[in-house]
Amino acid sequence: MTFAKNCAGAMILAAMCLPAQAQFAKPEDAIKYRKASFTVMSAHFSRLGAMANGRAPYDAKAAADNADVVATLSKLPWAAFGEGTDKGDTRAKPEIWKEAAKYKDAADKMQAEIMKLNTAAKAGNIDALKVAFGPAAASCKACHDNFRKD
Ligand code: ASC
Repeated sequence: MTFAKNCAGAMILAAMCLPAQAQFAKPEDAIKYRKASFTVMSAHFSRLGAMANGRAPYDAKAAADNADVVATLSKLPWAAFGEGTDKGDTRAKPEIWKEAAKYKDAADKMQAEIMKLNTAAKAGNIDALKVAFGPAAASCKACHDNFRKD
């Protein structure tokens, strides 16, 4: 089957075959989108952190719900780093595009840690959450240190 035929089957498949950039009308829309997804992810990740670090009472249901949101959000920003989105209202460093494979590894590592955190949050005990939270936070920080200005 040709690439074109693969894409022709269903709307959803066609959308997946489009370059990521085509999902956004303008580079600034992509920048807004990825920042918004990181912002919402951070809000829910922080609620897990508050429980893991004893700043908020442990609540198994809240932990599971917050971890689900984080897991979903962790998949979203990456498609919004397309061509032309390196300039504008962004703290993204040029290394994201210059060292794309390294950036992808860091993004994949973060998503893997977030999946472990989600599993841990479903275990229903604070100790599992504590064990998984640290490496997940470290995977956020690693990317900020290497790929985000300030
Ligand atoms: C957060 C948040 C991040 C990470 C990071 C961990 O709560 O918003 O970006 O944790 O600070 O070091």
